[in-house]
Amino acid sequence: MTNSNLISILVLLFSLHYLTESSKLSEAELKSFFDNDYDQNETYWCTKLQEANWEFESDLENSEAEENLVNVILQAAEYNKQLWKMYFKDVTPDDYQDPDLKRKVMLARMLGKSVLENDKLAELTNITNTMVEIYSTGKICPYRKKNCDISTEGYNLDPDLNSLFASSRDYNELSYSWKAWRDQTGGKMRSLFERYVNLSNEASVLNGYQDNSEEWLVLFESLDFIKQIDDLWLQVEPLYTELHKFVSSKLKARYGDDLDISDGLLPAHILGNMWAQEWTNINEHVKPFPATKGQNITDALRKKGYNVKKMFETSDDFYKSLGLLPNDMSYNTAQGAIIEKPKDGREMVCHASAWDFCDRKNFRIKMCTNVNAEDFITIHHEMGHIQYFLLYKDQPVIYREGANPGFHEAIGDTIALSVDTPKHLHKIGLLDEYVDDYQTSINTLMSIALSKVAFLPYGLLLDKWRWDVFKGKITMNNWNTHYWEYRKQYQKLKPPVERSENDFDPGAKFHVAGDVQYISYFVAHIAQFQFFKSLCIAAGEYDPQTKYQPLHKCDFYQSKAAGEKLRAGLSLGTSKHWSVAMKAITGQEKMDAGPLLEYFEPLYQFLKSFNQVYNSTI
Ligand code: X8Z
Ligand code: ZN
Repeated sequence: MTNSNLISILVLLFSLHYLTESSKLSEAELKSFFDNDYDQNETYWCTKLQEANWEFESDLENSEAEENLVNVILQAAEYNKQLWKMYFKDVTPDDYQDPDLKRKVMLARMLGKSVLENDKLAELTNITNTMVEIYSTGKICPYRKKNCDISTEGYNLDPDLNSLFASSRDYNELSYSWKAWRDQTGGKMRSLFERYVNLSNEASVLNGYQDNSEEWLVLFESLDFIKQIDDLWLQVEPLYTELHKFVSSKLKARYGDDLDISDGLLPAHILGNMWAQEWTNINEHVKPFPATKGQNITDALRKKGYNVKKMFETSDDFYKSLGLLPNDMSYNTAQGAIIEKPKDGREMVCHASAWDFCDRKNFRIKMCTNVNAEDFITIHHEMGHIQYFLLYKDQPVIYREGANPGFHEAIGDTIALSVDTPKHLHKIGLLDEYVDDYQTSINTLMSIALSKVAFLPYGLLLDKWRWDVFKGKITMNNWNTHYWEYRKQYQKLKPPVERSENDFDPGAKFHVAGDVQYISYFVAHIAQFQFFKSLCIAAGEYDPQTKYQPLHKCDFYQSKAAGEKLRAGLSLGTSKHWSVAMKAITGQEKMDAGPLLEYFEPLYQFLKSFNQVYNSTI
């Protein structure tokens, strides 16, 4: 037994001894409990869980690390269950007067998966770990060598298939690779996923919910949350429709007879991304004004001698320029961060993530970074998580979360919207020439729309599908069909090859395999434009009355006033309802697609007239 195992068992025994019988604490007692024992014990378990998870995810073939993770999860669950029985089983927020205490009781009562009996919790953990392993270690033979030795010649997702989808324009190579990846990942998870759904639902029912989807949505603290996001989609759908039409016409011109779009649907494999969730990589082929000079940022990064570390430092500089906190520990490999794929062939979860070890000092990024424009933006995304961790680190541990999960996903993206302007790229030497004319503007907006607008229906549908699964609205023999119904309805996409119920295409996406809810990214893609607009106004880079300079040209680099806005909202953590944080950052309480539409307005007008003319000529 390792030292840390021994310590954790001692802490557990101490905790169990201490928690002997149920008691309803008075207002003062509960307050003191939250401030002291609760905070210390939760911090302890939070750190232990993060450490164990990190060890597992950064070395997937280390069975000791996997075993340890299961043990720590079981021990933490045991502690949580005892705590719940002792202090929270018989109380509700209404039993207390102080609004802060009410909120803490509401949050502390959430037991999550810990509610399950040990054997079921261990089974569920093992299932999720196995799905993550299948996803993260999946390999396929290359198109031109279908009978390869997979261990030496196989393509992995990161970087092989990601770069293949970004750069190949070979219709058949892409459709072969698209299918092969799904065969090797999702297709191998069907029955695991079935058990995962049942066990997750079982836990949620024990926690008093109808099913797991209901439990997921509690974190958004809005009774009409689904209506809110459906309304947001209706607001942005016309913009997506025009973008889809435009991209379809450009791709038709490129692929000719290979591409049949007579049904109004695009095949999902030619959009520059394995999941067709964002289309930036086909930018060169759909540029509205192809003759206008632009610069490829990937080339610029390489030409200017950027390495991975320099990309992180550049992002860190941006945050610091706003008067926000230095992020350097998060990408310091001497302090444990992993920012490049290990060269020793070790298998790990490469999907980028940011980690808070709950000790107020240890924050890390884990990412298999490559020197390219996409990863440069992802770095800013991950640094946004770290900045959030840092800004709420002095809150009690129970409040160290995003105002809602969508906020966490929106921060780095807000920063990246400013970084990704030609004006800023020019400032930091990644763009030689900054031409401020109409054609360049539309080209730039298109490139951002391929990432942000194209993402919206995907961000919405993935969890619509999972909610239906958890609710039992669809049964297992309809899972894949239903998924493609949603892909068709929202994204106007179709599979490039025939699908059946032997396939399980949702499982070929990290967040499905890894039990990570996804609607937060949809929320983030709306909210980041609200945050962006507000930071631009604070920086004096945008005037909503005169609109003298359009919103998409704003760069709030070095604006301490913009930094202050973010700080005010983010340092709250989840201590208040998210509408309070929203108000602190934007001045208004609700989610609103208005700023996104305002940002893309010039592009929307361009697309509408282009599509009208195009339609009348075919
Ligand atoms: O998963 C992520 C981040 C980590 S939180 C890299 N994203 C979503 C995805 O990759 O599917 C960022 C955008 C959407
Ligand atoms: Zn994220």
